[in-house]
Amino acid sequence: MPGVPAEPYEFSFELAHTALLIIDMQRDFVDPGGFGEALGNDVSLLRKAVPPTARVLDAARASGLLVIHTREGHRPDLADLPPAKKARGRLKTGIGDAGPMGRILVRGEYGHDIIDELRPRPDEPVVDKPGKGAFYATDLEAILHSRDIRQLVVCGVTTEVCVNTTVREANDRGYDCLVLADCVGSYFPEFQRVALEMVKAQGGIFGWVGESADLLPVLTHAALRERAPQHAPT
Ligand code: C5J
Repeated sequence: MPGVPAEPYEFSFELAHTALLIIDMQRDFVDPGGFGEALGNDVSLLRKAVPPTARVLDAARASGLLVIHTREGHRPDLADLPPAKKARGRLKTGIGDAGPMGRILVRGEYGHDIIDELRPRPDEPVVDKPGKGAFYATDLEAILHSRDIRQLVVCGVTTEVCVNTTVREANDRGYDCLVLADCVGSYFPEFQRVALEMVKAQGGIFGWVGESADLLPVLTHAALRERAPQHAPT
């Protein structure tokens, strides 16, 4: 089994049973001029994760890994938006309202969609989720089950909210998660640090934390090995 240097120890994975999960790389969170920036956040802290995630995405595609993208958002009629979520933050302009890139976190709107650099291919499932966790009220578990996926390489935003919630949900369902520290981002540097600490604490209580530069060569090598003709023992 290929292994990636990680904390708290090496992350071993099987290519055929591993998926890349890219969480909520949506314009409204990541792009300048979106909802995240309108709230006063420095989106450059999230944008840092885009180039390494694009490299991991390329390598995953070349290696034949299942790639799954998620988007946080709601039905245009907001029927799946809990009143508590709508009210939270007492924002003047919040979920469902007209924002700088269309209605905020509403499916079908420009700001809700995934950034151009990481645009999903037609054969890559996009999971629309109404909550922070990607398993809540979605078909993610059915997709993983039907492809016999047991391990997840996780990228996306934000580290302490949707990434952390999803990794915890995945962990409880029996998935091993490798979170790539340079491929996840937070508007708050302290939260980025602590959220990654939490994943790998206590012997990897929620999973593993690694770096894309350590995963990339392992992924490429594993894919080459799998494709190499097998010689029967003489
Ligand atoms: C995500 C959020 N994707 N911070 N959402 O983390 O509200």
